[in-house]
Amino acid sequence: CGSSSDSGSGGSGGSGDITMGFAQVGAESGWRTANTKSIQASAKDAGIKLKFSDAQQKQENQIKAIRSYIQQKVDVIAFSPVVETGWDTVLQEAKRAKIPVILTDRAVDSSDKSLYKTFLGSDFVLEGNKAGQWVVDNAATNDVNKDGKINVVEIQGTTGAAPAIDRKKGFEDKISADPKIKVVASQTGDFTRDGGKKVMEAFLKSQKDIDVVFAHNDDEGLGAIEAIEAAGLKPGTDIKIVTIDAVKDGMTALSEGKINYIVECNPLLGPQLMDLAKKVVAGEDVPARVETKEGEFDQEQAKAVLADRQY
Ligand code: GZL
Ligand code: ZN
Repeated sequence: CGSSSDSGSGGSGGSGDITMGFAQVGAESGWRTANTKSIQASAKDAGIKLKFSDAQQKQENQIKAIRSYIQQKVDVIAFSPVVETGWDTVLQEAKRAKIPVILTDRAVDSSDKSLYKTFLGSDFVLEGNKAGQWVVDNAATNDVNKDGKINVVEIQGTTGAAPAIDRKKGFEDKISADPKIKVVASQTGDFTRDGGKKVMEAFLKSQKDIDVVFAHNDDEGLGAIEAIEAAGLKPGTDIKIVTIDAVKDGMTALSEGKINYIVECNPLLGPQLMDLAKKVVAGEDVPARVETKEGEFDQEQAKAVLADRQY
């Protein structure tokens, strides 16, 4: 089951000292590691006692962690739901226990908006739009073998996860503008490097003409690079690659020309999360939706910013 660690003593807050229970997805990617670091560092800076659990990408472990936080009567619960569905029961338990819940990073499909106070995270459809728009804008150079078709293979994120569902939708919305661009194969790589490598190996066997890889995160893209190089092809040249996250390893590959474009997904949610937690515990109103700001990078831009990247 997931590991859990306590920083500082337990017990619910008296004046000022707040205890937060955070149920993290796992440690599946560079993005997740940066996200965890931001949450842990920000809790310390904010004087918030953090109980933290890693669910190893299993929903039942996240639900167990949330139930344990309810038992421990924490002041506030925050989590990033690994998948969109299946949360209503445990969120109703938190509501009955009068413990406010903050959603971070990924969303849930609950129609009952009273089950959480706010959702802090990116607009994943917009991220998919940006990736799709890049394929459309660079159609000429993306048709590597000049056959008038741009065949895209898609390495999806975790099945059922909001970022996977929404990035796919956003991407398809944009590429529909150009009938030459087609997603000829699409499979989940579970947001991991190993998953991306295995899926790309399969695509290289089953698809005769791949022009572009759309990977839902950098880690899958980095796995795809390994498979492409093992097949004797040059990633970024023989097959173009567009990914989402913009973590250090992804931006390094982008600056080396092995990836062609990266849409940023900002993992540094810690500071905003702790501000929201203080307001929620104090009973103050908070916006239902807090969207993170994030950009996009081509190879030149990656070279310019690589040294200063925080994650
Ligand atoms: C997106 C986040 C995704 C990242 C992946 O906000 O949920 O999960 O894009 C991570 O790298 O695994
Ligand atoms: Zn082609």
